[in-house]
Order: sequence, then C-alpha cells, then structure tokens
Amino acid sequence: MEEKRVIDIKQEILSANDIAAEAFRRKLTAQKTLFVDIMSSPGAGKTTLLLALVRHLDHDASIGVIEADIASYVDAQKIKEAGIAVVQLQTHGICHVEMSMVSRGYRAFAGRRFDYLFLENIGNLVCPAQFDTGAHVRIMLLSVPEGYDKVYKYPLMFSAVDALVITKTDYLALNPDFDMDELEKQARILNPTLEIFKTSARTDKGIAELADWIAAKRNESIGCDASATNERDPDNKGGI
Ligand SMILES: Nc1nc2c(ncn2[C@@H]2O[C@H](COP(=O)(O)OP(=O)(O)OP(=O)(O)O)[C@@H](O)[C@H]2O)c(=O)[nH]1
Ligand SMILES: [Mg+2]
Repeated sequence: MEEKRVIDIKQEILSANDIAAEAFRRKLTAQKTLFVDIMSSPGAGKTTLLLALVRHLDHDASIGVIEADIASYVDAQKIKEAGIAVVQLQTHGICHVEMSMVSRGYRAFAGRRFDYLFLENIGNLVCPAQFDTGAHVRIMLLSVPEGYDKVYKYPLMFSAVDALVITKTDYLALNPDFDMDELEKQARILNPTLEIFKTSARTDKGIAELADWIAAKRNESIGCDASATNERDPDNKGGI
C-alpha cells in the first residue's frame, strides 16, 4: 500500500515565525526599544488610542509606529500628521501581521532607533492572536459598543495578551447592558495575570495610567529608565 506522509504546514509556519520573532525581540531589547502590538476588532479605537497615548508618554521619547491595514493609508496619515515616524503596511486581504511583515516595515525606518515602537495590527479579534510579531507587550482593545460578550466568543485573544484596554467608556451610559464585572471576571479566568484598563480617548480617562504601565514595561523588559533619547519626527524621516 502506498505510504502517506502528513506535513503540518500550519505548525511549520508558526514555528518559523516564532523563531524570527524571538530574534527580533532580542534585537530591539539590545537597542532599548519597547515594542508594543495593539490588536482589536475593526474600529475599536486603536489609532485614536495610539494618538492619545503618545501625548502621555515621555515627551522626549522617540516613537515609531508600524500601521497595518488591508488597504489604505488613512491611519498612517493621522500618525504622520501628529509628527510621529510611521510606516504603512498594506496586506491586501491578509487578516493578521506576521514577523516577516514587521521586519519589512521596520527596515523602512532605515536604521532609526526608537524608545517605543508600536504596531497597529489588522482589525481582527481572531488571527492576530496566533502570530508572534516580536513584540515585548501585547495589548487588546475592546470597545464598549462591541459588547462585553466578546470575551466568550474570542477567548484566544483574551488569553494571548498582557493587557485588556476597554475603550470608549464614554459610551457606557448608552450601553447599560455592558456588564463590566462579568467581562473582568471572565477575562481573568482566561488570563489570571491580565492587566485591565478602562479608558476613553474622548475624555482622556485612563490614558495616563496606561501610558505609565507601558513606560514601566519598558523599564522591566529593557532594563532601563524610560527616558528620552530622541525627539518626535516632525519631518517624518521614517516615512510612509
Ligand atoms: N466616543 C468615543 N469614540 C471613540 C473613542 N476612541 C475612538 N473613537 C471613535 O471610534 C472610531 C474608530 O476609531 P479608530 O481609532 O479609527 O479605530 P481603529 O481600531 O483604529 O479602526 P481600524 O484601524 O479601522 O480597525 C472613530 O470614529 C473614533 O473617533 C472613544 O474613546 N470614545
Ligand atoms: Mg486604525
């Protein structure tokens, strides 16, 4: 009888990705750059939160952003207008970011060093959770209008991240069915060490606390004071 051979492609792709991601993380650690991956469903507030966050991080810190979208430059344009170095990745239908894409995006900064590098991942609560992008810190956003029950529907994302940022809390009065206690309880069952922040980029609620936590993560991961080395990028030398 003919012998059948089974090759697990998914496992091979994931492990090659993980090896590259670990090497990238080590490289950024050596450069004292904290790399933060921001994930959520489309429209949960990633770009708006990023813009609010950078206003609260050390003003002298150098910041770079890799924007990933299936199409368009609109988010990169907003980041650029805020004077932050940005690179846009367009995935043309691929619904997650993997390490090879991050490497290509990072190379476009042409050797520039950052204190903080952010990735705005593709809007999707499923696939991005499975791919290590080389980040030191993974954050997911869940906005109040989406509903607290996403914690039951997308458990992998909740268990894969270091922090859950509940966004658009200014909508809580309009969404009385948003069960915050149940969300926190279920999220902590999935992920006992999860940090939870309640924010509104509209009112600035909780943004300073999140920025402080990210700065502390830089101290912890990089082993240095989160102080500044460079200025923001008024000429957008990083480029889009
Ligand atoms: N009321 C309110 N609206 C917000 C808040 N944060 C973001 N928004 C709005 O929500 C919409 C989507 O915000 P974005 O920041 O573009 O969301 P995103 O996750 O980056 O979206 P994609 O990149 O398309 O996935 C915009 O109209 C924002 O103004 C908030 O805290 N409160
Ligand atoms: Mg966005």
